Amino acid sequence: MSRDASIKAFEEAQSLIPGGVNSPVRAFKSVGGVPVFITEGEGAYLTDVDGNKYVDFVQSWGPLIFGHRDETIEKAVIEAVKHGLSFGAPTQAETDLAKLVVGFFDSIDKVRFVSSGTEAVMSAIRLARGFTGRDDIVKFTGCYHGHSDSLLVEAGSGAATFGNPSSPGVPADFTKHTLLATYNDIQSVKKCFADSKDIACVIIEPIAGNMGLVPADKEFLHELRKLCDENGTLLIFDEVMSGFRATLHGAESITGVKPDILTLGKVIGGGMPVGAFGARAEIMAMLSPDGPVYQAGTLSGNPVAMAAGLAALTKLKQNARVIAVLEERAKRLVEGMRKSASSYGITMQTDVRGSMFGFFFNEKPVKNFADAANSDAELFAKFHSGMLNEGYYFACSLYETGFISTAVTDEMIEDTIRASAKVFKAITNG
Ligand code: KE4
Repeated sequence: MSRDASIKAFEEAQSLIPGGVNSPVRAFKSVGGVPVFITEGEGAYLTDVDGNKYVDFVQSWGPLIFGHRDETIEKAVIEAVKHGLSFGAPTQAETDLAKLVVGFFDSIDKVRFVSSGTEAVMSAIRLARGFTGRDDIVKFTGCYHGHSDSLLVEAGSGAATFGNPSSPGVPADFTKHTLLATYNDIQSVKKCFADSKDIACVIIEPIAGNMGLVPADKEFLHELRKLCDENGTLLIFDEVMSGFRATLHGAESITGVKPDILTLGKVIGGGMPVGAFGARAEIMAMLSPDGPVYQAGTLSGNPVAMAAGLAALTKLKQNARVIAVLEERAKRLVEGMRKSASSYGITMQTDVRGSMFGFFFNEKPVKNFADAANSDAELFAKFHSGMLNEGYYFACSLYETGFISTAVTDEMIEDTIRASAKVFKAITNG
């Protein structure tokens, strides 16, 4: 498989854009080789500048649950564009999408749209601090909540990939209010509450996807909820990635634990830039212009992005079984790859939540970031490159999650499993 055109494109990009990419994890740094430059997506496939086609298991890091160029979403965007790109004024589309989003979750009465997950989480943290009058926050090592200063502490995703989970450029004064706990370890959270009586919120990915896929234990979340209630602290579920990917009604619908604030992104924009944060009315009443907590955005609620989000979520609402169908396919994929690996003496830990799947080359189950970091990164890199050469596009970091879209057929799943056996054979000279 030639990638000469990608190599050339990457060289030029690097002369003008730091690392040649506009988001670090895309640089393929942890898996080696050159990132493939994409010319188009169609259904389950990506095509690169060399004309190579790949089955896409990244789907723009989650948004494209219906695959590339979904007809319904594309039609809605084209129709919206005919009426203008942006007004900086309220539109009915924003209200319509807000109604749809709120309707999916018991935990929220109101929602505010922004243009990225980072903005959603940054705003949610400020809202929690404003509502409680407290300054400290608790996050979990390995969880990634976007790149706002307070949260770039032991973060996952690209930050973990590059080994700078606590980024330079963030003043200690900013992060001194950020306390760290260990995922799935309630004692570590209790220690935070012993160390600080000023905790505004605990933020967690209830289904973590940024240290690889590591769902929180149900009982852990229940204990977390209890601790927050005992201390007057707000619980924030960051479901920017897992929202509408693991389930249509949030982690709350499968764990029975309701957050005070919920953040969303990715799928709710259908591939266009949309983030959102929501909460019960008394918390959202603190938000400007109703309340004193300021938050704003030029392109927040952009009508074209709203049209894409409305099309995507309406389609999900009309096809409620879609997550269950995608979960079956995801389970078949990871079980098939696990068996392929095992036949070549390789142990693969796998997990699935709805249309999200994860795997680690690790002898032990992965329950937190330290476990994830103990996985065989070298073997992951070889697997990623091998599968890429077979025409399968997996996330280019072991600290990411894979996704199944409705465009990925059963046949593609079987082909991927066969390709994985070929790759494991080559890796082990089996
Ligand atoms: P964005 O600002 O990238 O839209 O969202 C930040 C964010 C917040 N919360 C969670 C749980 C997230 O997963 C993300 C972003 N996810 C990464 C992928 N792991 C985005 C990919 C990238 O950084 O390029």
